[in-house]
Amino acid sequence: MLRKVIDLSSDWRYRSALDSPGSPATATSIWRACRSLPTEIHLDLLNDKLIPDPFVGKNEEALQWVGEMKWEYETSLSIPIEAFQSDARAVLVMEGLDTFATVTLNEKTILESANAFIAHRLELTRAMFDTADDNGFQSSSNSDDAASVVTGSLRIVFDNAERRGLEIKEQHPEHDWFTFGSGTTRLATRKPQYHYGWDWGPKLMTCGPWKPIYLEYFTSRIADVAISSSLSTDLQDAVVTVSVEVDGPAEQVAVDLLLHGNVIHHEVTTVREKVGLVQIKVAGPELWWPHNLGPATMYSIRVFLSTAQANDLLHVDQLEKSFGIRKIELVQRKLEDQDGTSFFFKVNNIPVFAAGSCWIPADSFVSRISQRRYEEWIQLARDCNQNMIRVWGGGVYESPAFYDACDQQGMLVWQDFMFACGNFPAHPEFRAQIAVEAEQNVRRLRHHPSIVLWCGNNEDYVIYPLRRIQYDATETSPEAILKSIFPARYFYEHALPNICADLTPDTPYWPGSPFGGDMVNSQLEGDIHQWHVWHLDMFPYQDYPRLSGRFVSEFGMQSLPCLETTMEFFPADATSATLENNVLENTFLNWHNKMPDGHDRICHYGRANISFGASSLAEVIYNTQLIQAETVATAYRSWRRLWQGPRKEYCGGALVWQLNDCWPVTSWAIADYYLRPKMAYWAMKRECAAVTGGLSRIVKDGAERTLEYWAANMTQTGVTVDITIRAWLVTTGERILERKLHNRMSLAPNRSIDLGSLAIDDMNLPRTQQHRDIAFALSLDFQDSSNDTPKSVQAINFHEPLREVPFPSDKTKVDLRISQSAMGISVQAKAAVPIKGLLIEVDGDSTAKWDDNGIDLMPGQVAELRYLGQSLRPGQEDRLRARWLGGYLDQSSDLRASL
Ligand code: BMA
Repeated sequence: MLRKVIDLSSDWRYRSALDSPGSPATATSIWRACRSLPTEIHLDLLNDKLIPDPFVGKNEEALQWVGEMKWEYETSLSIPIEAFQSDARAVLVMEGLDTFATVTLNEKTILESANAFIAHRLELTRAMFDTADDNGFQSSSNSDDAASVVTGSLRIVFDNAERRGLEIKEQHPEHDWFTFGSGTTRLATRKPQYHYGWDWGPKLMTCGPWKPIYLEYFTSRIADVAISSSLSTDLQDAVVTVSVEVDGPAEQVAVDLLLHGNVIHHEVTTVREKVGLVQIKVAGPELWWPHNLGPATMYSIRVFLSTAQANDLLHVDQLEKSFGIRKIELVQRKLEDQDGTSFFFKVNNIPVFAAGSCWIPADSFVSRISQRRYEEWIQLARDCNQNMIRVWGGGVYESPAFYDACDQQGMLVWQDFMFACGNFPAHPEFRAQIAVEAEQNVRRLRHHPSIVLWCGNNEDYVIYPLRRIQYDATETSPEAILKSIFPARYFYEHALPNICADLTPDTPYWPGSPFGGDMVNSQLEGDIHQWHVWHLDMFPYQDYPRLSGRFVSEFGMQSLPCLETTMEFFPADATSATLENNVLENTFLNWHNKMPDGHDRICHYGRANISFGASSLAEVIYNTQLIQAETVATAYRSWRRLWQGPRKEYCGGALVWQLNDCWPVTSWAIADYYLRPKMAYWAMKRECAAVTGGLSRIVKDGAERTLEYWAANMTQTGVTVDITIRAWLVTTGERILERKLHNRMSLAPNRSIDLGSLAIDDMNLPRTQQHRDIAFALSLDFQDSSNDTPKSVQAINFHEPLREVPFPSDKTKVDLRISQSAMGISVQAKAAVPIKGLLIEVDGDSTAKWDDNGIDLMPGQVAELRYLGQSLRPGQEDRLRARWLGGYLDQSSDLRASL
């Protein structure tokens, strides 16, 4: 018999359980049809209009009762009798239940589950269906009639996760329950930790069948397929090993290897001890590359399983899986001229500077994230010149669509195990849970070439240092660790690396993010979360150059989401009056910033750097996004500078906290919940382009004395550049300097190069206001090898903090024109004086997209911003709005002073 699958995604109903504590909405206690699976309770309630949108206003607060209730989901099963006949086996597959779930079949409990991250396979027997239930589901069967079915009632009851977590916690008073926030019961519960609320996320304790449920029946099946590929040193030959695990009697496995849809190899083997093993030599393999290095070529295999029947072979199961051929190394070795060790990735022998971001679940309700949305998020990151995404440990092991998108788009993935910001317990039941969870998820994801690192946890190693409590890191035996105050080291240093070594030996493992060095979060070894800016000491972001690390896996700055997104969460009856005076005191804006003193910190950085007005929503949004953009630009500019070639990889990567949001909120995200880029997004895109320049003012004895300058060439070939320095007076727009610094200078590949420094006093600049009124620009002119066209990139440098720059407030005029060419629609911008952070928007076009925005603009130059939306047409200049530091322009009403 060929394995058959019965889809169980429809015809479910739900209600609050009868023994659930009182609900404000008794309406929930009657059965209602639910959405198709996968689903979560809030989505069903929302669908039936039993709750308001949890993302709007302060609805979250009024919806806490949902998480306190017990919820039931029920469906009727109808299974062909052949599923139980002769040697067939029927298995109910539930890929994920969130979280404390009791599953009954015809009122008999068949599963008690307490881990949202694991899948269940439950064998069903004919005997389970032999009694009729009293819910109207008649269990009928007739074994004489092959067409008949057995029917039954399948019910899943989801319990209150917080209460259950509390019970577990109380059973373990010996453990030091401690977190950085969101309560401590979360530590006892294998549920997405961000459901408990985070400093960017609402507390929405949802539950439900959040992953697919189906029934399969078979005589034999393919239980798992492991694919690994090893490459020769010169990458010219690969051996692909396909190991097929079989469940049930089977004779033969046939494997097709496919490339670009064509079968390029066929191999047949005999199943021995439940495994069919095939090794395929691939000469001249097409490698999988991150998108900035080459094509992300995917191969796939098709596996066919057969059993012997009479003298024949009977095809019983088949499966297709895609994979990539690539080699990954995490390089930690001594550096030249500096202490410590490197931390960077090599892909197919090429060292890669990882420029990327941290990923949180893209919704509070993960089950509604479509494949398309995952693809759009990864595309957005890729368009921003990112090549790595870190799946953060407080969310979920993502769905296949996420990793498929990363595979296909050439995005490297740093994958945390799901532990974050807490001292997790390690009692025996918890250990048993983690063993299953880790094994299942590694097996599920290991064929994705995009995953280049498995990492034990997020920030669990910094708990004790931050509390100034010593744990004995030299005590490394499992027994000693389990008895210590930090027992979860057992997972990070023993259980998880062992599972990874066993199941995915070619992908590196790292105990935690951050980890490494004598003091975890060292600047000299391992990876670092750089939170001295924003959190901890609230250092200025201008300090980033001295705050680097060997690999910065978190850093960031909060800003408000885009205007249209903000408007989405204001309740319909909120009037504009609610926004008068200090916008940041607005009750809804406050609710949508989950860091208790978030707005204070925003104001701190705002006031330290610009004239931080907060009297209109648009102005606050612009100002906070500008500060975030400056922060992110400073980080990438200064840390990419430290990628200096072989043995000088002083910084091997930087991942901004964070790429995305799970609801509309003020956060560190560089694009908001609706995928609208904030200004930091474009800043990152510019700073992480293949070829960039850098400029920095060096202050000595209280005065700006020199300009250091450098260039980065992240391509794999040399680039020949002309380098010019220019300067303008900010007050008048007069150009006061233009000097060619290098003619046809060759930039070596894959590194940054310090080019020297210039004494400002030797530049013969007119008498200026201590250089505060000068804007410098370093331009690099070269031939773009990708399309053989001339290209120019510019690094612009203003005095900092920006509030000390004497930008003219009234005379500024920015001229905007719409033009159309074969490339599409563009907006051309010109200005008479140097402009900081020019952001162009289209009135009434909330879906506008741009290839660049939020730019700095120098007099005499024309910036061309490509419009990638649908609605703007030539001649519609009156729809353009622009905002820059200190100015605002509405083409229809002419220049207005900054609001
Ligand atoms: C980091 C993360 C998150 C948190 C973020 C912002 O360290 O690991 O826990 O949301 O900081 O505070």
